[in-house]
Amino acid sequence: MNTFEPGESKTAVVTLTNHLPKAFNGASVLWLGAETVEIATSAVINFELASNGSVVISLPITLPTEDGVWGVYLDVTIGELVLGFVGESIETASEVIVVGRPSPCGNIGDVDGDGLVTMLDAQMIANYGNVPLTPAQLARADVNGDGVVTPSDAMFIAQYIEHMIDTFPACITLTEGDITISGVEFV
Ligand SMILES: [Ca+2]
Ligand SMILES: [Ca+2]
Repeated sequence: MNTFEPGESKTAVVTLTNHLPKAFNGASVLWLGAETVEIATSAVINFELASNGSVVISLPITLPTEDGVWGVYLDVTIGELVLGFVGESIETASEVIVVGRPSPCGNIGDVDGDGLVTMLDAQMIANYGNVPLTPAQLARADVNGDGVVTPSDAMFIAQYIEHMIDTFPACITLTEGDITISGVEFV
């Protein structure tokens, strides 16, 4: 099932094929509904259907502004003939944007301890002057590992959320090989 944003403007594209050696004019309308109750409808689009030919009809429609699953109904009128077609249902769902990432190491950066590094954590650091942090929160807030909690830590968190960086300096541990000695020289 196709999922779209509520209230999004979409175009439904329908192909009609005429199997007779005679041309016809008609009109089509597309509507979306729940249990055949009309929720949204397209403009009425007129078309010309050539003999033994096809026509592609574009039906602009604004999707329902609420979340839900909608039946897709197409009505085609050609003279006295009214054709109804039921398409595959579509869904409108508000996108849930989780602006957060798990900590790159332990719970560093997750100041409020909700399991994710988010802008809320950066805000707690930014408000640190006004709203005190517990010793445990302070330990998680010092993401640049310089021993103090400053706006610089909030900046690192923002960069981490934006995927500009993939770890915090506080998560970097020194192991053998990270620093090498080239030799001793007397000058
Ligand atoms: Ca958090
Ligand atoms: Ca710091």
